[in-house]
Amino acid sequence: MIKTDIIDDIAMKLHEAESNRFEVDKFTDDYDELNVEFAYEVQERLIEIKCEKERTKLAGRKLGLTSKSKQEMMGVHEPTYGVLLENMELIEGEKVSIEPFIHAKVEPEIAFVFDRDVKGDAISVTDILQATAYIAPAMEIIDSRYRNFNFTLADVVADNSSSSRYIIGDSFGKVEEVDLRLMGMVFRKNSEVIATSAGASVMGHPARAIAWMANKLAERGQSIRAGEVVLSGALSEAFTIEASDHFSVSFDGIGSLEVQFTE
Ligand code: OOG
Ligand code: MG
Repeated sequence: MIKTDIIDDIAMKLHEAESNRFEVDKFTDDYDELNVEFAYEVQERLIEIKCEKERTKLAGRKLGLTSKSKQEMMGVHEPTYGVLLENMELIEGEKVSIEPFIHAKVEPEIAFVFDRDVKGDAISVTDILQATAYIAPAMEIIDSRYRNFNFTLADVVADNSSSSRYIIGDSFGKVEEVDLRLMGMVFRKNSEVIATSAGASVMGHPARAIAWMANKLAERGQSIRAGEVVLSGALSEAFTIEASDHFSVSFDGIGSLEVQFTE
């Protein structure tokens, strides 16, 4: 098979798995060509297909596997990034049905909302902070299309880093007003504390993860744009969602966010 056919084939299968809610086996089992570089090409094709078929467009980006707890949980020891589309956003206060998901999990995240473009290929933490309008508490619902969330780095990149939905809280903070490394986080499920963490769990500083992504995007001729949102990557492991679960995340200095799931 020629390269563009393989890219098309994998992207279509991933889209079909999401749309019809079934799991697929990881593609690195069948395609030796599928390295990380190739996988970002599949991801781009998958996003094209989603934008066309679901009539939606880019809203921002996300980091994945930026904390030790997530890397250890998934057995993948390098960060990834993916795309957030407008139709993935959920609104705080809305009950979230688990019906569209294959085997979704939820994660506590920090959302960065940009009011300036981030240009160039030597982006620093300071560049990210200067382009950030505000930060807000967020949750990401991930829903790998792979059987039992079993994947390699290249597989997860192709699958848009397991992206499914995201929710951004109404409360927010300014990056000048908090120490993003020391910013504490408490994650609760049905009122019980299930994880505690701090900003530094994300690559030492959450903005470092975003700078890493900005520099990777530059290699592919892409960038973060004003108006976009970027999720830092989870500050703890991810937790399986059951219908009727309630999750809340609280961050020191920027507020909290809750979500109620239903059948
Ligand atoms: C990959 C996506 C990880 C995060 O925040 O670390 C991610 C996965 O665990 O399925 O979104
Ligand atoms: Mg995440």
